[in-house]
Amino acid sequence: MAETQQEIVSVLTEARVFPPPQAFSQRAHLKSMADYQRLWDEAARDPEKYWGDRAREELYWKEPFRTVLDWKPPHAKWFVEGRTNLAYNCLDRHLATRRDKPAILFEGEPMDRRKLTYGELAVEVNRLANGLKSLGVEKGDRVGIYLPMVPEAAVAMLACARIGAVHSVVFGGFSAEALQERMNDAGAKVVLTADGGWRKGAVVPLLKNVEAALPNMPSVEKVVVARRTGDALSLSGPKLVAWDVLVKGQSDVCEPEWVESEHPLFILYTSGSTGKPKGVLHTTGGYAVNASLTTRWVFDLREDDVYWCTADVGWVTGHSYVVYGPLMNGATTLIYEGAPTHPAADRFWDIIERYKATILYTAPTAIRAFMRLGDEHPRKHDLSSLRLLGSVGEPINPEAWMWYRDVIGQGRCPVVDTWWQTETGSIMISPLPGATPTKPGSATLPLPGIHAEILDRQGNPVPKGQGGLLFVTRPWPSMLRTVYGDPERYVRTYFSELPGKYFTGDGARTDTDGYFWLMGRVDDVVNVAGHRLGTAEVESALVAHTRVSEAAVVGRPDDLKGTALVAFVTLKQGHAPSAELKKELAQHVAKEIGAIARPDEIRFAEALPKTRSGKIMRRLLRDVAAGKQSSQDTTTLEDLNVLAALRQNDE
Ligand code: 7RM
Repeated sequence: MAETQQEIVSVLTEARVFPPPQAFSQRAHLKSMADYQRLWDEAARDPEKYWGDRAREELYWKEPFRTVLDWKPPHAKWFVEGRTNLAYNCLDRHLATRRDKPAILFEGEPMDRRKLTYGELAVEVNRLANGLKSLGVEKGDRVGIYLPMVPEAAVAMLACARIGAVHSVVFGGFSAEALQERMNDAGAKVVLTADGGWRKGAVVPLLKNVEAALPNMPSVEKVVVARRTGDALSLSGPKLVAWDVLVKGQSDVCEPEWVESEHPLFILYTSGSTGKPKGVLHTTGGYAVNASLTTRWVFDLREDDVYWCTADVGWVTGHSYVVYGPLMNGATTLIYEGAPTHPAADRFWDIIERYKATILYTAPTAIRAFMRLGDEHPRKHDLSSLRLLGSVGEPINPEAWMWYRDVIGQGRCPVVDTWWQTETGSIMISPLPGATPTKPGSATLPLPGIHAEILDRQGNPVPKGQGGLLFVTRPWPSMLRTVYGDPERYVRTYFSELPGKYFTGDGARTDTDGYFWLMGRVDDVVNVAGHRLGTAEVESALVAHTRVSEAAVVGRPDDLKGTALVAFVTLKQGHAPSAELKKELAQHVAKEIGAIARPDEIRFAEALPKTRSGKIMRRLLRDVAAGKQSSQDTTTLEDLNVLAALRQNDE
């Protein structure tokens, strides 16, 4: 790890407090801090009773569980011997009362629309589930999903869950190479994709990417292709099947596979501090309980809500808060395919007005971008349907929080800043909107049953107001179970700082009210425009280029993206820096990983600053990238001239 907690210096002071609006609290599931405190105490006193009760309330269990928690640190099993099915909980369970209620409202970027009721969604899911079975997909098999934000993405996930197959969604913005790496790691048998998706008026060539990767994905037997952007599909080769052909004639009925609670539900790749992304594995029962409960509590979900989470299903937020959480609650979830500002700066506000959305859950980077575009765009629209606003993905700066509250929420809507991770599966630290007074920039308090603590490296509590490392000190149902195919890495990454305590990789502090203020990552993971990236991934993409000898990538604070990527590159002998080469390298990274990883700035260096033991001094580079005089002790620098040269390179 890169830093010690002494280096986590908090600079934020924020004194504003906003109590929940009274009218909101009166109708809320949780109405007061007394409600919160009661639940928190209950959970702390007897966690197994608390989680057992929640699990029985949230889910239909075909077979009841006998043991709530089997905890052999750092390995947890939840709701042992229980059997359930997540597609059943998202669909069948609602059919008696919500058959004709919209489950999914979809709007494509080109303005096409679809509505799927719970009854219709169940049919689509069952047909695809049967179709997958006909391709030989069995319980436990891995299925890749590489789709745009269209209803088929949710159908695909649910069809996998229905038959006990393990889905691994790859963000549609990732490249063929990134897809290939993930599919090979997971050993996917089938990939579900589309001919393309719409983004900023252009087609994202998903099928082309799959076809490019296919010769190098030996485990993939079939590719199922949905039609989205073209009139007819042209399918090359015997491995490709059209989605509509596959599901045509399949039965509407598919008996759910009643899986054990600990049966794997999905693998989702996420960046860590090495070049290889980690396959975070989530299982069924525990994940479902927390996803369902937090969706209802944090968004204070009500029957008539039109709920819009803008995340892509390629990220965990799309899993828990576009698909599983809302559908388990029988809610109406809105899915929008395209870019936030296409064809114009007011697309989001236009959508909210037309669908009368009541809840909006989005990322600070989007909020900052809208803020910069100007108030006139939201002001053109009737946003009075909104009653709650959420934020996720990175720390939200108080200015953006205030703008969100005042301009989008018109001062009427509580703002919930929700802290969580791919690994936690569901929201961990967040206001409960009818109960918790909020402070701009703070995720406030851990949810009942969540034991978040700020500790130093020795495990000592850090005094209030002082920065430290954020740990979760007790297991919770939706925690990741392992890193797929690399159980050692699970232990090393998350449980080796302090044995038995989950290390989040984030720095944080608490204030005198015990509120949590997240301060960003303390490892080499950066958050670029709300997307989590490992700097090492970008580095390994750069050094894969024939002319690059060595690369170090660091984050630099950026008003819009939160963090921008700066790459320091040394070239191999005989190659000279040039503007063209910069362009070529940026393009190369986009091809290797995806456009989101394209460095914002590339600086050529004669050498990189290193310690005597040969470690690149990233903190120093971060200071250089940010244009700061370094506070870092440079006595271990291999060559002080290197630093001087890097600074000169500033122009
Ligand atoms: C849900 C998600 C996780 C990392 C996490 C943090 C950062 C997320 C917040 C936040 C401050 C927040 N999963 N993060 N939410 N930081 N306040 N409300 O984003 O796995 O992709 O990223 O994102 O650093 O460790 S993720």
